[in-house]
Amino acid sequence: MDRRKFLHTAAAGAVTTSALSSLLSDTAHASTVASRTVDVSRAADEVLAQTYPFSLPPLGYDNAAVEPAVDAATMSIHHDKHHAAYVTNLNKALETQPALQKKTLRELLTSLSSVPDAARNAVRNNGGGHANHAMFWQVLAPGGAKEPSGALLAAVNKDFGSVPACIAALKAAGIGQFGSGWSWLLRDGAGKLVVRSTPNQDTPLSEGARVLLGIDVWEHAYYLKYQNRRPDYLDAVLGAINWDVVSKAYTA
Ligand code: MN3
Repeated sequence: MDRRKFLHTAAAGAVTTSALSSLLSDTAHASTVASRTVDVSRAADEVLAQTYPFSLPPLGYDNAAVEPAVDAATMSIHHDKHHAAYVTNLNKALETQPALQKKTLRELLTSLSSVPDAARNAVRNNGGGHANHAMFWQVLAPGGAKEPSGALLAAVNKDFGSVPACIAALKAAGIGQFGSGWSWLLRDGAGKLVVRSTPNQDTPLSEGARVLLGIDVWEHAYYLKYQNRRPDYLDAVLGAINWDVVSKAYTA
């Protein structure tokens, strides 16, 4: 199957994860793509529980499932190439660090200061990249409510005043992040909902916050479809969020 045919077939939802792995076998990451299915609403926690050697879980849904907000080509490249590269490079960084190999990704990211200098930046960037992308795929899972409900809605109203105000804060944080980074909805140590951005692949986990929702604002997340129009991308993605999945993270 050539790449064009593959992308067409993938868009039709007829490609299995193992077919994906074999098609992409020209790249080093193929062996890190697991063939099992995942409960996408738990993808981020599952990745945080991984230890060396880390692996890339399947996306858990079709590359075209979040269209038109995220086009299938961007989804495919973003998950199968960019996310895969973070996993490959995290494994490389830990190859010569037997003590770190026993730690979960959550342990590594919440105690970066205890990671030896030789590996710290690589763990921060690639471990952060692995965790952050797992969260992004999780909140983009197709279906679910398109607005917060229940306990999360009450918390949003209490801490932001309204749902539109919370959405506006997430958009503003994404636009305001200079260069590459992330816009986050977090539950802080006191239980309060907060929105903020981080640069690069820095994760708020490293500061003790619970991550409920993360939006990738690196150009690789949107450039094919939106070029320089990051605000349009943010509008589209914020409209595609699965708030049932976010609620589950909030009440967990
Ligand atoms: Mn990305």
